[in-house]
Amino acid sequence: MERVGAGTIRTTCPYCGVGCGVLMEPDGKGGARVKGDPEHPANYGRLCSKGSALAETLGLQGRLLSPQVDGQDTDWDSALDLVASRFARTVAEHGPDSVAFYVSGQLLTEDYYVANKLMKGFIGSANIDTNSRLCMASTVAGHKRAFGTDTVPGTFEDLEEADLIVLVGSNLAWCHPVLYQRILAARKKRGPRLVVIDPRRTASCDGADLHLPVKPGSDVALFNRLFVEIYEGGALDQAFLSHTTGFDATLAAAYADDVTQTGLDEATIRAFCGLWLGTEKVVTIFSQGVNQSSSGSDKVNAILNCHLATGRIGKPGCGPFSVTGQPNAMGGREVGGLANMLACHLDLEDAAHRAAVRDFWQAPVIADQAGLKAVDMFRAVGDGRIRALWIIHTNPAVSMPDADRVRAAIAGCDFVVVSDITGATDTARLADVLLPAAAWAEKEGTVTNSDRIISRQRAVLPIPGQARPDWDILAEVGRRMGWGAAFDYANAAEIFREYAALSGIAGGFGRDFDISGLKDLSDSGYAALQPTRWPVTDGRAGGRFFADGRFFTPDGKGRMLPVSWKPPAAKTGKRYPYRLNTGRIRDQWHTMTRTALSPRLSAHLAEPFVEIHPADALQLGVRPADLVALDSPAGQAILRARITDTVQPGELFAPMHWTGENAPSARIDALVSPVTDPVSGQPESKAAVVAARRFAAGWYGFAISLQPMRPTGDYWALARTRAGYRAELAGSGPVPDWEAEARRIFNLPQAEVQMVEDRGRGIARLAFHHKGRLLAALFIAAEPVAVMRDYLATLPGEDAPGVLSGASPADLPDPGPTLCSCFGVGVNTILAAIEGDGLMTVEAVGAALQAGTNCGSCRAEIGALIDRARPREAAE
Ligand SMILES: Nc1nc2c(c(=O)[nH]1)N[C@H]1C(S)=C(S)[C@@H](COP(=O)(O)OP(=O)(O)OC[C@H]3O[C@@H](n4cnc5c(=O)[nH]c(N)nc54)[C@H](O)[C@@H]3O)O[C@H]1N2
Ligand SMILES: Nc1nc2c(c(=O)[nH]1)N[C@H]1C(S)=C(S)[C@@H](COP(=O)(O)OP(=O)(O)OC[C@H]3O[C@@H](n4cnc5c(=O)[nH]c(N)nc54)[C@H](O)[C@@H]3O)O[C@H]1N2
Ligand code: SF4
Ligand SMILES: [Mo]
Repeated sequence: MERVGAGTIRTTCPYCGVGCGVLMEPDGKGGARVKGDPEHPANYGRLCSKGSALAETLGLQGRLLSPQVDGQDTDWDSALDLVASRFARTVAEHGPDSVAFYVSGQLLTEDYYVANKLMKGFIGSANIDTNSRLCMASTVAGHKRAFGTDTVPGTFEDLEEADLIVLVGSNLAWCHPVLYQRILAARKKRGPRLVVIDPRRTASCDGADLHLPVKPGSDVALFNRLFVEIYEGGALDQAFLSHTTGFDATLAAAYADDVTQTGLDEATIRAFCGLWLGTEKVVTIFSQGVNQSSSGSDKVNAILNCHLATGRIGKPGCGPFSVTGQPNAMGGREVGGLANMLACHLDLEDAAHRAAVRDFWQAPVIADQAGLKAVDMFRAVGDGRIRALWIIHTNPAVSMPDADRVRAAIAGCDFVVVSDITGATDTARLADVLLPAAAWAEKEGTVTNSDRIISRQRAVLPIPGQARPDWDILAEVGRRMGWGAAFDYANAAEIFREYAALSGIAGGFGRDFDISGLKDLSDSGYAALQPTRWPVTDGRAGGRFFADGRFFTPDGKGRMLPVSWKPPAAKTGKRYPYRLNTGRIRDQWHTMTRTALSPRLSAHLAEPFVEIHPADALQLGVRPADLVALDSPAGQAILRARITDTVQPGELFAPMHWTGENAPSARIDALVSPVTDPVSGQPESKAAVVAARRFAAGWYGFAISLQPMRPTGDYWALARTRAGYRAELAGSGPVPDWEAEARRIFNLPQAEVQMVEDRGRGIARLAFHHKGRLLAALFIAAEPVAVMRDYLATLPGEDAPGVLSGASPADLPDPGPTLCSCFGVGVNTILAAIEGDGLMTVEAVGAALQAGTNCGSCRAEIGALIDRARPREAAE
């Protein structure tokens, strides 16, 4: 184990693909102190708000600690025998394609490797797909079309050496905050330009030189115009073009395309093209606004075309850069976790590749055709073609498009195994067998981040209860299915060595992914492994790809690909007039099973919402804090309205995070139709169509409590606080007895109640106390409840006689929603410093309030508050 000083262990953040190094110092009581690793090349000591709050997510509350069959605790032998025998029997009766694994880009490489080996080499089906299908598949397809392999050409250093950084469909400030901080630091030092291409004005736009609010799905038309400008403006790199094919057809397609589809004015388009042509060192970062589209692969190739035509690839400060989402999204692609890949970037369609992998594994069979991609896989689960399904480290009942149908498909499947760290997820609740996995801080393995750096995750805490590492559970099932020798691993290091050795065979086929230099790593070498960028061979260590003009296509040339703009698959119209965009917020991770445990992360945005333009809100009669009901061809949702001109008229934005566990009406993927990119199979998660109306609730509520509660109503949303829990509620049906209802919500049948009620005005306020301490309180009104939420949320457990006033004592101003999660500084406090004390720089606010001085994730938002204050000042 790699220790840094007494008791401190180096590991890697389990969230995004930046892959920040983390120093953990266990406190001996199940917790740990967390700091950024100053020596890790991804973050050099920085952590974002999520990384900084990791210590708050280590507790055992809610952890699954024992295997369960049909909801009853059992021992491992019974659970594993059942899994192995049901899979074996299903394969024997219905063939290998009647079973499937659905896995995750958050699995460690070693877990992933074993899952892939078991399914493709031993069960003999390629029905293993991953949530990376919802995430990176279009980039994989685009890379393979252009480069012949799925290669990210550049490194994070390129972001610091570039003179122009273009973010396409990436809200880097919130989703890869440490990278964004690195760019901001470079901007301060050297002044590279920053351009954002996104239908929304996001936190990443604060401080950017140019924002292009493209129409959803229109990126191809914009990059085709750029391609034409590159040609006409003399920016082609003739020498590099000799290493490529497809130029003429690509140019013809680019000329034929229609840039007006972007909805941008000509001046903005010219400004963008001018910057791009006039700057040699350009990095184009792209993410889900590109990938999650029915033309996602074409979007990727439209971007790659421009970099290939100018030779701006693989050189310092230049290149297309797909940032990965999950901590091991990249590792999963390397391992072959997708249904259409083999292992180590080898091709499933290539008989020689298949034979080599089969020999290496000494496998009885090898899958010889692509398996079902995620959306098709769950269709097959729904119609009974797949009869046994194992879901590992992902929550598809929430995160898949058409989530209600996916939930029903899982519920109806003959045999469902779920491996998770908690049983309290929408998916885990549907399992026949629930297997307790060790969590990230408890297990050993590796992950690969966005720029190909392999880092160790290390066990820092003991594994609780009966939990086991994912690779270990998979290997046990492999052994129990009769393949003892192939799955007889003693530890993660042994799996890693096998994987590194296999990559050497891939290297022999001329593949890019080759880490055979690590195949003889000893256990102690693995324990001490430093962050290492691949490839790692006798001849090569890390570096960039393609500047030498050598690609992995059959003719060795880079391919430019003619592409044309296509609109999103679902069309807006009379029935569904709004375009619904979905994505992430700064302080929550996906389906919230970990980040929602942290009170400070839950304070940033405590409730699911839909962003709606003021003009649309006016037309719909939606006022601030109203609820909005959305319905789409796939399903319904009810969300809180946030009226803002950061979205365009006709476009809505809602976060993807809330679930049946904490806000059942806000499962956003219930609204998203399962339309996919024809090449990559990636769903179009960002362009649903919906109808919207004001949700006319009969009553609205706000609740606080010391203990977990079970809110009721058509709409509710539950969040952690330092003092316990808070919830928003609303309902249309009448509630005859608020006291009885509140006792049910808080599970307080006996506690002493204090209550004021005005039935005529629909007002009720109730507080429950025990021995002078507040246990819970509920505030009901006929309108959205106007109380000081952030103040009230601090009261459970306190002596709070005045709680029913809903306001803080006069000498205690309401801090407002938390903006800086590290130091818990609220919006109102920051506004007072800006407007009252005239602090007009982020630094000055930081010096006065500490806000923004730790992880920096909120600096863009503080900057935006200052910018908003500025014009008013100027006008005075
Ligand atoms: N805080 C936080 N960070 C995360 C995650 C998280 O859950 N929370 N998840 C991680 C994961 S797995 C991933 S994949 C990444 C995702 O990181 P991002 O891709 O940056 O995040 P998203 O919010 O999904 O989408 C990015 C942007 O795409 C825009 N967009 C929508 N449609 C279009 C379009 O047609 N064209 C263009 N140009 N833009 C469009 C959206 O408005 C949105 O701002 O984040 C990672 N980091
Ligand atoms: N509408 C819409 N939908 C989207 C997206 C979007 O932008 N919009 N984005 C898509 C993208 S890019 C992604 S990556 C997906 C993410 O979606 P999911 O993968 O479904 O989301 P997570 O919440 O990360 O699920 C991880 C699960 O693994 C569990 N877990 C945590 N640690 C471990 C462990 O060590 N072992 C095991 N076995 N389990 C563990 C967690 O408790 C949780 O239940 O969502 C996709 N869905
Ligand atoms: S940027 Fe934040 S979430 Fe991503 S790896 Fe670093 S600390 Fe973790
Ligand atoms: Mo993702």
